[in-house]
Amino acid sequence: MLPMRAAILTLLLGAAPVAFPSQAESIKVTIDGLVYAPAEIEAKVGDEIEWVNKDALVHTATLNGGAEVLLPAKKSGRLVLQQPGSFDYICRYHPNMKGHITVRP
Ligand SMILES: [Cu+2]
Repeated sequence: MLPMRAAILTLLLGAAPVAFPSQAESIKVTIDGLVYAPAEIEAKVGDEIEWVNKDALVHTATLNGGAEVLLPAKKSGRLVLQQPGSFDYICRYHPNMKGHITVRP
């Protein structure tokens, strides 16, 4: 029954990314009507944030830590979080747009 065992092992390995909660995640933030939604997110180092811009305007996600993601009209952009911390971000063109990311180690 060796082939059967091999099949079960393959299944378990295949399921591993779901089984480990520490696996990096992708977190989606939608921009619609000059608002980041959700405005507050929590993530961990290695996670990726994807901003989806539904507006007909160009936006950015400009972090107080220095990173900036350009978000053309009707497009999306991504950022992989490299360091822990608490980051406010705004849109360079519409500074009243505000978001916040808490990044855990
Ligand atoms: Cu903007």
